[in-house]
Amino acid sequence: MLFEEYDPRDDKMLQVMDNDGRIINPQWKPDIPDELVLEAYKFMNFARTVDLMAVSYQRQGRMYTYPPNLGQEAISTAIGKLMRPQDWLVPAFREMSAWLLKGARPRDIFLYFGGHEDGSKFSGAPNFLPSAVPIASQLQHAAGIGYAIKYKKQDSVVFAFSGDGSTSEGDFHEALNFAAVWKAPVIFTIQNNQYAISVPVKNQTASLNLAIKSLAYGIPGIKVDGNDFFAVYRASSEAVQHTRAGNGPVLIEAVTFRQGAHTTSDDPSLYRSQEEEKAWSEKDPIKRLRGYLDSMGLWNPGDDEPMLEEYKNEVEKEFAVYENYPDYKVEDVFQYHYKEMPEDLKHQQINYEKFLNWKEAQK
Ligand SMILES: Cc1ncc(C[n+]2csc(CCOP(=O)(O)OP(=O)(O)O)c2C)c(N)n1
Ligand SMILES: [Mg+2]
Repeated sequence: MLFEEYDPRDDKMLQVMDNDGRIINPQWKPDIPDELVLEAYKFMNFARTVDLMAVSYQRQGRMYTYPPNLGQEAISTAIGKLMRPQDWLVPAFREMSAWLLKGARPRDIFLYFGGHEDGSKFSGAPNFLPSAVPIASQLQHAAGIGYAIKYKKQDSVVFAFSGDGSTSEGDFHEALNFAAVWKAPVIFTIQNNQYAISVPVKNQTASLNLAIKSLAYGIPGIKVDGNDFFAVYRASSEAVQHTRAGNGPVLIEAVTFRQGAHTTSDDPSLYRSQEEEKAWSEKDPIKRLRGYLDSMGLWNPGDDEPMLEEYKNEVEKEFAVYENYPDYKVEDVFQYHYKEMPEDLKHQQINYEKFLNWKEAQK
């Protein structure tokens, strides 16, 4: 049994391939067809293209603050591939591959980070909560949805994401405790990307690792190499089996590294070294999966360039949809908080409209 063999108390980390994509732990390699591995490789490249271009658009002043995913693609790609339409995705804000695999389009991502509410609509993608910026708040929603699924005897699993920093929030504890007590079908994945903005994970917790927190809630936990597609896929599949059998939640700590900045407003050179960045670039998840494909003769090296070119064109088209999208109505910002708008909010709306008129007059 995977969860027994990788007991978090031993601080072992599930790894299936090494940094060059060589299979070092065949026993735990998931039994999936080559076709799926190829799809995952291509998809990780697509997600990375969207991500890199989003950073670039933000730098050009064409989109607002954006949290880069660079280096974390294996986690949400593996989990996204496991998600069925009836399953729920409860995101934080740095698991874009899962968003896309759930049915979001790049335009939704651009709209969201361009400040447009329609970016959270995800038309055509069911059971999908919007991005949650208040750290760990989404985990409460995940626990509640899991409880409802169990109560209604539905066949769904909730996939909830959060970061290493989220584990210090009260919401994290409450959500895991509640879900565990009620055996709610929730898979909590912590993307341990080593930092919560500038706070390194060693200052986040005195625990041996993050997976060990599962012990306090009486649920299985596992630490996996989050840059190893196979390891994340295997651990998540076992977690799905466990939870679908009615045994309640699982906590997965996926160890990774945020190669980019926390957001486009951050400068990581102020709190981490180039050596650290270099060491992690050796473990890049796309490079590793590519190493595996090469060794199996499954990928033609010449195919990367045309593939990336095609993805770039696709993303450009999606960005054009976002840039030509109709503006939202100013009332939308104010209207939906209360049944009847209180006086102070009415004043805010009037003042804001005055400000917008003034801005327009400056042009
Ligand atoms: C409740 C709350 N406190 C503080 C913040 C400010 N904040 C935004 S992101 C972040 C760090 C989150 O770190 P982590 O959970 O590791 O996720 P990561 O950003 O690394 O993906 C903080 C403190 C917030 N958004 N919400
Ligand atoms: Mg983090």
